[in-house]
Amino acid sequence: MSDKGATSKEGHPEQWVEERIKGFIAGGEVNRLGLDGGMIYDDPLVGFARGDDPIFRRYKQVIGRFHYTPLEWMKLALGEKLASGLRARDLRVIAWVLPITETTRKENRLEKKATSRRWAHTRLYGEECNQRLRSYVVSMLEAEGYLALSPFQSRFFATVKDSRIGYASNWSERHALYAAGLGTFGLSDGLITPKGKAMRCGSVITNLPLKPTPRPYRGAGDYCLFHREGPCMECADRCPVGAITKKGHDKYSCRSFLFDKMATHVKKMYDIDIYGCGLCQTGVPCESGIPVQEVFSPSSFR
Ligand code: B12
Ligand code: SF4
Ligand code: SF4
Repeated sequence: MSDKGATSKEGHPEQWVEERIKGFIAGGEVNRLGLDGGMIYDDPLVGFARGDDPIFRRYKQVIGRFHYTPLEWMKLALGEKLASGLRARDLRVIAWVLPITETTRKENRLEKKATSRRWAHTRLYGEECNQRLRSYVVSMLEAEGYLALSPFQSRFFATVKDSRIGYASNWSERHALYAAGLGTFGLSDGLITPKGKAMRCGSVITNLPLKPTPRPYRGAGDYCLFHREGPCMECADRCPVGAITKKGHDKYSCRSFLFDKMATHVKKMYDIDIYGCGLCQTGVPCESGIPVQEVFSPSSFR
């Protein structure tokens, strides 16, 4: 990839990282669907969090003690000896949102019972693109002499079935995005970002000094209409297995639908080996942006 136009990492490291991530997605052949050559993702959003942000310690309560802080990840990856001088305050988390294109969202929006072809292809090839982006960000930082690690690609990454929180991992990328000012959680569990909930995301830990992105929210559910004002629940209406209720998201019925039903459906209909669904992420007010309450809708005047 060309360095042309890249902002100096010494003077403006935030812009340098952002431009590189955006350039990778805009120019990369890897961001194309084999189906028709269409783009998988639109222009990404990028944010940064400090390694010593107290939110990462709070995740030990919110998620579980098994969820590692950025410093714990670096110590695991480098070994206690190599990481002995490293402090949490030296670390940063780089996080990005990869918004799914309108063409794919529109196709999935029309579905009521199962995932669409483009959504399934996005789950498979879009995650391949996301993996390549994680590797790209790590190698571009290492090439400049910085430490860099993608927890999701680490051999220490694991998903657990926790008795309290259900399925979870020891590095939740959505929580990395929340810390980096990129979005808040919806009733469906999906992270709602300024570019909506129909997205995939990624994150890398580094010691490149980057200014943290402000979090323009106070609570974990601020962008969700249900959490904010009470009504909505359109994601619940979209879920073919009733996995979303006023109490939130039932990961067990969601997961068994994805793994048992959708994996078979996708293989039979689209001939690829992947599961997918995302019906709760399309055809909803938070699909492509932060939803606004329509205060002046006709019903308010009755
Ligand atoms: C395990 C997993 C699953 C499991 C469990 C999902 C879950 N809710 O955790 C299953 C198999 C069900 C699943 C399904 C899907 N997944 Co999935 N999955 C993951 C994975 C690997 C780990 C998730 C994790 O660690 N969760 C941790 C738990 C604790 O999170 P949680 O329960 O949602 O968190 C709640 C609490 O923390 C709570 N909370 C309570 N108090 C507080 C206080 C504070 C301060 C905060 C911040 C939060 C908070 O808020 C959250 C929401 O309720 C991630 C990749 C990754 N490494 O992050 C992808 C990931 C979450 N999946 C993703 C996607 C796209 C999907 C599917 C749409 C499948 C598809 N592609 O078609 C569905 C959607 C399900 C849904 N409604 O969200 C995306 C999310 C995109 C988005 N917009 O949110 C991710 C991030 C993958 C990626 N890299 O893009 N997934
Ligand atoms: S559809 Fe409505 S209730 Fe569901 S996450 Fe989006 S804003 Fe919240
Ligand atoms: S991904 Fe599908 S099954 Fe899971 S909660 Fe969303 S709509 Fe329901």
